[in-house]
Parts: sequence; structure tokens; C-alpha cells
Amino acid sequence: MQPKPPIDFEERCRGAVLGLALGDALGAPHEGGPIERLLWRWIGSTRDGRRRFTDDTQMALDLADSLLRCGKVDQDDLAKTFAGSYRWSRGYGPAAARVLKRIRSGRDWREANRSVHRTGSFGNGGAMRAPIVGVFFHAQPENLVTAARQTAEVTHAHPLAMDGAAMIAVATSAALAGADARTLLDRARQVATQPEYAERFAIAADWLTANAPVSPRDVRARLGMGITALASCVTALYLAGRFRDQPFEAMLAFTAAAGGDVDTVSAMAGALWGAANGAAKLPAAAIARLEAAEQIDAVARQLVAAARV
Ligand code: AR6
Ligand code: MG
Repeated sequence: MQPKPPIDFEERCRGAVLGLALGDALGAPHEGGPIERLLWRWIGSTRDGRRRFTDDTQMALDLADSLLRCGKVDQDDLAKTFAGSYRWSRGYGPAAARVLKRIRSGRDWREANRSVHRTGSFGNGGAMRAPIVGVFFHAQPENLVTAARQTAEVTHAHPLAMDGAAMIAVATSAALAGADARTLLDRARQVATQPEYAERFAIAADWLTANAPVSPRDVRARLGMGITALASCVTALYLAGRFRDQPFEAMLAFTAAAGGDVDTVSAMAGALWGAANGAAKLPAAAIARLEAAEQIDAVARQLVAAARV
């Protein structure tokens, strides 16, 4: 067999950012129950017929924007940036929506982020944007985990949510460096502080090692397809590993068949898959139909330039 040509760093970073947005936009029509799916049929396309992205990509773009402007994690700037972009039609989580509206009306994020749930949100909203941290801080491994936690904390202060962000950020960074599926999972496992994650990591590791033909239903039952970080982050890590050498579309079809929070699991898995395989391997026709694909790609290129500093 011919050895595979190495994938260039920029190509992988663009793959991570575009993979996130594509997973989000292609997963969105399959998310949630019948009401959410019906609503997305109404608002899921732009006027020029492209597939709209949801809050996952919006927050990822906001995070990139803030990091590029500030050159570091500035939580005050981040809170302002997230809140300024909030639109109900992007499908934000209910608690996240309330937190962002409160920040926009002038409340300090340090208080707003614990004003809906006292312990802070344990939704997957902090993790879904964390691939951006993995790209931006790729050359600063000593700062990566703290940075990921800080970017989550602004809206998702619960330790499970901050763990999810750290896990997805280090896994993205590992994928950019060409790590294999088990290494990616192990890196993520090492940064999880909450014991609740342990069982899911063990299951995912067993399945990846055995190359087990697990069904979408079993993935949902054992790893989760939920809106919490706990019920989605290990799932994304597992799927990105399992489908690493298969087409992006095959991974997305599997995620859609599993149901639940399809767009966010697909966004996280899509970013990891893109970081491993590079942007050129993403389906070109789908990128051409993605809302703001050109701007998203431009942001990815700016992140690459910043990450190399
Ligand atoms: N206690 C009880 N329930 C909670 C808690 C808590 N501490 N934290 C979260 N929940 P949210 P997200 C429940 O709203 O994480 C969108 O489609 C609560 O029901 O912060 O930003 C995104 O794209 C809360 O509403 O949202 C994601 O796919 C829910 O978890 C998804 O929603 C989600 O937390 C989650 O986004
Ligand atoms: Mg979502």
C-alpha cells in the first residue's frame, strides 16, 4: 500500500473549523423531536438556498473573533461577543439563551452564568465551540486546558461542562498533530476531572479497541446523544475515532440515525474528523452549500496564522 501523503497543518486547521460548521449545519435538520425538526424546515435555509448553521458555529465564530482580537482568552470580551451575536433563530439552549440575554442587558457574566442554574450550566455549549481553542492554542499546550475551561466558564460554569470543553480542545489539538483514535480519547480522558465521565471513556475505549460494530441505538444508550456535556462529548470522541478512515458523510449518517442532539455531536465529531483528515477531504458540494462557508474558511486561516506565532 502507498503511504498516505502527510496533511499540512493549515489543511487540518481548516478541516477542524469547516468540519465543525458542516457537522452543525448538516446535523441540524435531524436534531431533537418533531417540533424542532419542523421548525428547522422553515428556518434552516438562507435566502440563497444555503444550509444555515446553528448556535454551535455562531459561538465558535464568536470565540475565534474574540481570541483573534485579544490574542488571548479575555472572558469579559468573550461574554460581550457571545451576547452580541445571540439570535433566537440559531437554536441556543434554553439556559444559554437566558444567560446571554442577561449579559446583553448589562449583567456581569460572573453572576449571569450562575443565574439560571446555581451550579452553572452542564450543557454541551462550552464543548461545542472548544475545537477553536484546540486550534488557537495548538502551539501552547501548557495553556490549552486552562484556556478551554475559561472559554466555557463564561456561559457554562459547571465542572462537567468545563471538562467537556477541555476534553474536546485537547482532542482537537491531538488530532491536528496526527494522533490516532485511541490517543485522542486518552488525551481527553486525562483532562476530565469529574468521575462521571469514567464509565463512558471505558466503554468508548473498549469499542474502539475491538473495532466493534456498535449500532447507533447502542451508542445513544451507552455514550449518549444528549444536550449535556456528559451525554455528548465522549460520543463525539468515539465517533470521530471510529469514522476517522471513512467518509465524513458516513459519520454524519450514523449520528443522524442515533438521533438526539445530532447537530452538536456532529459539530464536535466533525471538527475532530476534519482536524484528522484535513479540509480537502470534507464533501466539497456540502461546503459549497454551507452558509457563510467563505467567511468560516477565512476565520480558519486567520486562526492558523495566529496559532503558529
Ligand atoms: N441543572 C439542571 N439542568 C441543567 C443544568 C443544571 N446545572 N445545566 C444545564 N441543564 P444550556 P447549551 C439542562 O441551555 O449547553 C442547543 O441546541 C437545562 O435543561 O446551557 O448551550 C445547543 O446547540 C438546559 O437548558 O444549552 C446544544 O446542542 C440544558 O441542560 C444544546 O442546545 C442545556 O444547557 C445545549 O446547548
Ligand atoms: Mg446544537
